[in-house]
Amino acid sequence: MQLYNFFNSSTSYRVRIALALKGLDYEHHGVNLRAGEQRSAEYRALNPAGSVPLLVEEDGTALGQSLAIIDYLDARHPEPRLIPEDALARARVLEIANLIACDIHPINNLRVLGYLQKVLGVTDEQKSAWYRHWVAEGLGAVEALLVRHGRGPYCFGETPTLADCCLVPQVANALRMGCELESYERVMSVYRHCQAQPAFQKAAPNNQPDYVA
Ligand SMILES: N[C@@H](CCC(=O)N[C@@H](CS)C(=O)NCC(=O)O)C(=O)O
Repeated sequence: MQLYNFFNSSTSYRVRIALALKGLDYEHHGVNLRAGEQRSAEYRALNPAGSVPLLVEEDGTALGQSLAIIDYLDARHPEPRLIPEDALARARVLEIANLIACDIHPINNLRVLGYLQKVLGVTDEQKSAWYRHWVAEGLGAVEALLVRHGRGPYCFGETPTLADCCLVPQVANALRMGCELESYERVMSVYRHCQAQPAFQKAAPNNQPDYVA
């Protein structure tokens, strides 16, 4: 298996966590988002979406979209399961994963922030305010849902799920952007617990071959 990804990309980080939790080896291909490599014709031939991550199987099968990739890995390599089988448990996990992947990440993505600055001419300060606003809206909802339905050291119990694969990279990204997150107590407690686990450490940005400080 090959994974096209970027050390600082939160969507790549989600998939790296899932691969590490399942103990699956892969070949790392760095796609430098800062240099715009995701937009090159060569990369778009592999992934028309021009984004990371992209998983490529031995037979050349290529799959984009982090949640689709994790769902695929979960079906092909079910141990440990990251998306529960029980209907409600599954829906709860997907509720958190989608909140992060659909409601927070897309509007704070690199190309969106770039459009705000380069096309609409917003200042650095306005761009940061936009980022912080959508993180606060989204993580506020994640916190409320975890207080209501979550339990255990992970989002939903004693073992990690897709919800944790999405939460950790989103929190890491927000901390890197200078957001104040301590008021999200349950979110931060899950984040800190995950950070202490070997699989999450292996997947962390600073442990990737393309990492640049
Ligand atoms: N919904 C996609 C989003 C993929 C995505 O946009 N990834 C970001 C990095 S976190 C990216 O490649 N951005 C490139 C850009 O905005 O130009 C997923 O979950 O995989």
